[in-house]
Amino acid sequence: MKTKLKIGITCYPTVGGSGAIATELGKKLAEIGHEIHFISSSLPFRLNKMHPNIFYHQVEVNQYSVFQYPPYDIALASKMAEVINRENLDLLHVHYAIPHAVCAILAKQMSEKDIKIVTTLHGTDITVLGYDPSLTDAIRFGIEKSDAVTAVSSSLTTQTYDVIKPEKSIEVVYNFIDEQIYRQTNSNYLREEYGIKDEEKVVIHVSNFRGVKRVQDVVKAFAKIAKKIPAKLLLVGDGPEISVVCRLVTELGINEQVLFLGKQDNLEELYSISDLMLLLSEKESFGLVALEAMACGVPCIGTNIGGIPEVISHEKNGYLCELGDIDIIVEKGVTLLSNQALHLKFSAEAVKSAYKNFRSELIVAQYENIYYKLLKKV
Ligand code: GMT
Repeated sequence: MKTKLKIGITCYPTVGGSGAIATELGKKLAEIGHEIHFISSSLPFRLNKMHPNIFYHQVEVNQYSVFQYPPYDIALASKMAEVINRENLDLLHVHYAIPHAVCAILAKQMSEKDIKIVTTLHGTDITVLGYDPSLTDAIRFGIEKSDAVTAVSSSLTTQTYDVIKPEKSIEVVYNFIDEQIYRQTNSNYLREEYGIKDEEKVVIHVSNFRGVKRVQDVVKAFAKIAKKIPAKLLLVGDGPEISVVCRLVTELGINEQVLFLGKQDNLEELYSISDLMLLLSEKESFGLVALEAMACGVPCIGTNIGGIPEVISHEKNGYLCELGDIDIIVEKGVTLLSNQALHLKFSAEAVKSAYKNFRSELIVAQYENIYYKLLKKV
């Protein structure tokens, strides 16, 4: 029988792929008997069911008027140290180099316990913050002083070496799907509820509507697709670009065809009524939404950027297009939506790839091996 570990997990608890993966990982590890302690500023959004092996420790940040900025990082490190000592943790698995890896290193020193630190890089700390010279040294420190570092794609590993130049070895551990959730379900009632006509195809985009997601490209491509094929666009999520996107939809005269759904749970139900996902980002270290859509049988068109080509196989289960190449994106979209046999083939291949290469059991075992190797336990 394997040794049961006591693992602290820190992530950004709000909506986002890194928080989703950290939480799903914690849930899966708890199911196989490990004791999991989430340490974060609020309850992680996917931590939606009770489990006797899962504990949650909230980081409280005091808002004293003397501080210009509330000291979140210090409060997190203190909470981590407290949990390490009280719960006798074996290791901390933190998601993002800054601030979380740096906080874990400080917590380890504060606790004076020889716990191990595993850091998973998800992207934004490298692809955006990594270019800020005021943060590069802190990111490199977080990476170097971790006991093990993983990245969610080969592309992110390469970029980390290019931008941050650490000496540490970085292991690729891909993101995964929860197969109990991300599968085709019968949610056809939603078509009627959203007023989607029988002959209409459904195109979906899910993101946090930051500039890097290029949601305007999604809308421009959809407008052209919809001229050739009756279709509706589901825009799921919210963020800084939402007003610009709303304006563009009006300018293009496609208000009737675009549904702004905002932040949503139960995405598998929306994927199950969708025929195509568009993920046209200019930065994307992995593209978890594409993988989750694929697991529900939705072929994706993605940009040939970052980790997206490690998730979507061009002309096998979707298409890769160059950033901003709207005409090609439209051509591929129309091809896929108008050819039922091709769509069925891509859809089946998408499910196959998601379940073969990114199933939870496979990826969770890779993390477990990293933990055991560090702790020299089995
Ligand atoms: O995409 C975002 O802006 C959110 C960000 C996050 O922190 O959740 O996502 C990053 O991590 C995800 C999980 O590993 C990846 O699937 C996303 O590709 C990555 N986002 C970027 O690289 C922009």
